[in-house]
Amino acid sequence: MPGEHVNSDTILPSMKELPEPGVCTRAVVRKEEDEFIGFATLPDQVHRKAVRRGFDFTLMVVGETGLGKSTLINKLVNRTVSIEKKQLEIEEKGVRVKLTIVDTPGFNDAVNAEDSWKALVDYVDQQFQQYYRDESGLNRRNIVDNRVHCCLYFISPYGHGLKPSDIQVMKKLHHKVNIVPLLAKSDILTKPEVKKMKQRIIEEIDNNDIHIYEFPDCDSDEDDDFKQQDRELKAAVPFAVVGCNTVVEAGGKKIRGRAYPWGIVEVDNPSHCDFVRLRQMLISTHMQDLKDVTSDVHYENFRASYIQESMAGQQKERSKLKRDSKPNYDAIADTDKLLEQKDAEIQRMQEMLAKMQAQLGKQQGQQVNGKV
Ligand SMILES: Nc1nc2c(ncn2[C@@H]2O[C@H](COP(=O)(O)OP(=O)(O)OP(=O)(O)O)[C@@H](O)[C@H]2O)c(=O)[nH]1
Ligand SMILES: [Mg+2]
Repeated sequence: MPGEHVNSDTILPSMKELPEPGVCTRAVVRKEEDEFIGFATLPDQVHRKAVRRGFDFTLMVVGETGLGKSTLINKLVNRTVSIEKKQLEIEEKGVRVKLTIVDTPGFNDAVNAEDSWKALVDYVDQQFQQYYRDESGLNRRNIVDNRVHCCLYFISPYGHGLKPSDIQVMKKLHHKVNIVPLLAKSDILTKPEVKKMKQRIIEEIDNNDIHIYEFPDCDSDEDDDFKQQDRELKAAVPFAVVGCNTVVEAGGKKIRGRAYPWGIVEVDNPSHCDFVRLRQMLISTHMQDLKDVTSDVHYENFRASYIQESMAGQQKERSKLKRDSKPNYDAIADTDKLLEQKDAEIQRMQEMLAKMQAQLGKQQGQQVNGKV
């Protein structure tokens, strides 16, 4: 439901990790003070403008039923039956982000994978179409960007890697949206099992030629900590996640996690699962890149084929028009024949009329002669 408040602690506990204003601006060539022209403030200007406009970001969760999609995005219902949209606005240090989370009903390997991918593909396409219409309309300044920027794809921890339905659904989506694969409910697996499962999933993704979101390389002039963090992030894919809506107490501290007889699996503990890495990636480090790839690659693909399809449609209409409007010789021949028949009939009637008149004239002449 638009505008509904979602507990941002789950997917977005804080926007603290967002870079400080101006952090991303690096001076590459330093000019002397007396040579100062003024364009050095350009990044700040761009930054201010972007901040004023705010950011639209749409996240979609997809996967088999019961893998914890709704739980991860903090939705307290048992089953999702239709595609549902939740929106929340977050503001931190004057930076506004309008986050839309699209929760989708899970599918089942045997039953409804096909129906599901159709509904998902339709949803993504509809957002592209809407954007295309808005972009071609008069009020292009205030377009709301509802395009899906990232699809969190949940993979079951119970199987041995990808299921046929996963391959099918991912292949239908991968050219339309940035897929970030997740290993769902990773608390049911041991550490070595998680490692094995991750390797297997990545191998299967490669073997099946599935294109997931590719993390950009980090700049060579970044500091070592950042480079290390980037390496860890890439190595963590598919992110092993644990979802829960409960807060448990441990040692006097309130912790978001799942309590088991042997201990607590902490959602926000990076040594227990990759949830924090995922959140950091989505919110603080890769949000803009996900938006850029959506806009420059996926939307451009859509736009090109959409224009081509509409042109092909128009061409078809025109050739249909040509076929329809060319002279129909058979029909003309039929009409000519009909006209000839009518003429002959009129001719016959006129002859009959003349005969009758002649006969009438004759009779009248005889009567006149008789009287006389
Ligand atoms: N062990 C474990 N259970 C989880 C986890 N996340 C969710 N669950 C449980 O799994 C069940 C299903 O969770 P949902 O969030 O409704 O799953 P879903 O993917 O939204 O399901 P559909 O809407 O049917 O597609 C619930 O009982 C959750 O409490 C997790 O990380 N680990
Ligand atoms: Mg659900």
